[in-house]
Amino acid sequence: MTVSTNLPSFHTPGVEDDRTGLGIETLKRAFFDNLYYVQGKLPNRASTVDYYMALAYTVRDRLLQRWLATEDILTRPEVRIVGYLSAEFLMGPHLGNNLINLDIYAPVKQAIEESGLNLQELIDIEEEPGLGNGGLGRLAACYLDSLASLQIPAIGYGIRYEFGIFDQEIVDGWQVEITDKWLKYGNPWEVARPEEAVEIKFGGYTQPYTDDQGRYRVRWVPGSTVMGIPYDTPITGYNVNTVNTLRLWKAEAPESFDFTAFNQGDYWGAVNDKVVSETISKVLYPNDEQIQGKQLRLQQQFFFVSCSLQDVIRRQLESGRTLDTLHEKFSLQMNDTHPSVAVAELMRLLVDEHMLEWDHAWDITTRTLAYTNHTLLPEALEKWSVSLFGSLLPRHLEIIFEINSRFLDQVRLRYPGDEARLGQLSLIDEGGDRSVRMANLACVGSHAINGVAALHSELLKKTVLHDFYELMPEKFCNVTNGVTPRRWLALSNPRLTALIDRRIGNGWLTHLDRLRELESAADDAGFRHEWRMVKRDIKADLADHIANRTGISVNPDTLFDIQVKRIHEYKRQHLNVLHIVTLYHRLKQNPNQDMAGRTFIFGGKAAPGYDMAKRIIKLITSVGDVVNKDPDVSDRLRVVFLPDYNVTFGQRVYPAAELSEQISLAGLEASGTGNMKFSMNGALTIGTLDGANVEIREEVGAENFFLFGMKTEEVTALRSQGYNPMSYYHSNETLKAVIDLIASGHFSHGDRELFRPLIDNLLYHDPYMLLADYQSYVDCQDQVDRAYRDSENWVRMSILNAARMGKFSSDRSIQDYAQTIWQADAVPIEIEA
Ligand code: GPK
Repeated sequence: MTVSTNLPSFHTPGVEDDRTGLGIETLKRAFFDNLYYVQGKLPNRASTVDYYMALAYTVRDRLLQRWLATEDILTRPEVRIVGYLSAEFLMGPHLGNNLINLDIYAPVKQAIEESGLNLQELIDIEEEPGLGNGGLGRLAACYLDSLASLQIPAIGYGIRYEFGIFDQEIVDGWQVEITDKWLKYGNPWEVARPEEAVEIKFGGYTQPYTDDQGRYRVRWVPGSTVMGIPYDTPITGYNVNTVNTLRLWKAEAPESFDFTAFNQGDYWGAVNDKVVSETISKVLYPNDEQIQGKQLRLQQQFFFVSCSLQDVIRRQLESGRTLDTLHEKFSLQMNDTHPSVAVAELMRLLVDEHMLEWDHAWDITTRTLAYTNHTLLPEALEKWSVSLFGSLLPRHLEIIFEINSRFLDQVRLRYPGDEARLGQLSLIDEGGDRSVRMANLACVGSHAINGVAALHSELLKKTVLHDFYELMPEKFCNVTNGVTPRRWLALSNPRLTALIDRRIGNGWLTHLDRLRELESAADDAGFRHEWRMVKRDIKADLADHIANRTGISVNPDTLFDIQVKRIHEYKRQHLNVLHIVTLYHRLKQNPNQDMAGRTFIFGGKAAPGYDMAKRIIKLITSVGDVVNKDPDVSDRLRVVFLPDYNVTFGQRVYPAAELSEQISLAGLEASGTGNMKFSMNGALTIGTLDGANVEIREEVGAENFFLFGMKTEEVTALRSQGYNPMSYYHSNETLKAVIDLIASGHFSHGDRELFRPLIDNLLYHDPYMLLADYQSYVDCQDQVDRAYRDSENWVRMSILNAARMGKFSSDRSIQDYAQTIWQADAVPIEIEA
């Protein structure tokens, strides 16, 4: 189905105007026009931010016609829409990405340069919207890019946090959190739509009543209400007319909030209500894969879910359809359990507000919703205490009880007398303080349940969702994650992109499998030389950046060994440190040791309340302080912790990497997506058989991947036989020396207490089994060292890695979702001139 729109474009065909024209002179005029009329500045008074804003508006003007055309086709009853419900969207800066997707990078660059300015400087000044923690939020952003690029009508629904993920500073080697004021200069990419605001209820009580047809009904009398105001951001597809919408909700007080209070003279109380309402969308919870169980978090979840579902229902009705066919027009994907209260809210809207029968509403709900699980970590499985849930959402608790009672009746029929199984499957955890299990709610209320990599999806079926899998195997599937090559290659690595273009032509950015055509180039010495030179240049750029940001000088001719991701014990950044200390120890013992120089680069944020993760950062910076200053080793070893790792910085780091550290304990990293970004940019991976590493290795070939560590089954076996980390410490001389060196205070000015919590945890518990994997890791790193010194072969492997990454384009992931879960098709849009 191709649809045409003939919306007025307010521009005369054949005549370049300031809002749409792409001629260099037109672009310049438009840019200065926006600077003057929107930003209110003359060039002689304008700051870099002013110029950035003027350029952002100039680019926005050039996508508006397509954006409105896409909005317009959503109203057609036959057009199916994907709604992606996510508490996080880690979008990264928009300007550069939109220049790429609109294919106007070159003319804009020329226009800006002819205006005496530097395009990169304007791109670099954008404050990135950090509305997510890490992998899960960034995945949502890559998926929006692919949905638009594949011309699938879609809306991303989330929260417009006023403060996103905190900015990280490193003070005396420790992480310090700074508020992220990303909206401080205004946001040129968003458009507020207050006319589409919705009302959200909280608290209060429920009341049964009989309707005029004598049917039993329930009415929810809320204790308070807030308004949800939508803010829309255009999501451009690559070289297509589709421009989808990211709709983020801001919480505000209802307009009438102040009347009673004002009349009673309670001005402060009235204004305070407004403040309280607005807290809901104030700040992103900065915990990754760790629940906090705070009331405000549940309020945030319900807030954006209810706003989004009301928006979906309005669109359904406005398209001329009834709610009976909601599932035919909409497919709603729940990004983890954060939006899973949608199951109960959609039931409430259909049954209580739109008067559908329960069974009918349940059929629509389960056909509309689908659930993606992103982790097996028990501490990330969301649960809400029944009392908290009931006080905030009394009607939803009743609905969940009703869903549960009907569900458990079916389970009893299927497994008579199996009380243990019933207890596992129940939506309510009856142990101790009773709680609502959000993953169970999501499973029961969805028609599809997927994990994010093949191994993860298998483990889900075997472990955390085993009972659900036995009961409803047909719901389970896998969709391996992917990343967008537009941002992670074209935008972040223009030099490599140009080199690839020269070799295989263009078109591969939307058909990433075509990178296979580079395989033959791996055997071409000339091409290898060019590849190496590109990498070398980018490493030099990163080295400059590191010197500017940290004062540490690093040698671009050393092996750039990089681990960037959230700091978490299961990701084992401290295993990487044990290797660094091993090399340090070796070099101190034998200064003439033959080895390639290495620069270890780390980046990542720790949850503010996660002491162990913060101490890992302090360990990295402390080891760095000693190593970088020691003349015996610092010609071959450097250790850098780069503060404030975010999307913007990722764009610098992936292209410069040669070795990608993906070293989680097998079975714990659901997928990983950084692993894909590294490989696409020609880094080799050292990794365990975990998450998508398994599939990356399959694609690039075992000979082009550095594998180490226990497999999932070995981890399980070792754990069940009783894991004793101390035995590894006592039987491995080097490991003992390395741990003793850290414990002795060598890296902490003699302080033996600083790292004791980390060391004791490793020696006495080691839940992530670093000590068991240590030797295998060090041996594998020695193999890396030898391989790196055969530089021709290294470059060959690097090219082959990039060439074989086609599978990990998020376009492939979205096609999988579209075919197996959403039944969504491309709707190419033709715009009449
Ligand atoms: C998983 F459960 C969660 C979470 O709360 N936050 C988060 O970033 C990540 N994730 C996984 O840890 C990664 O393995 C995975 O690639 C990513 O989600 C996207 O699926």
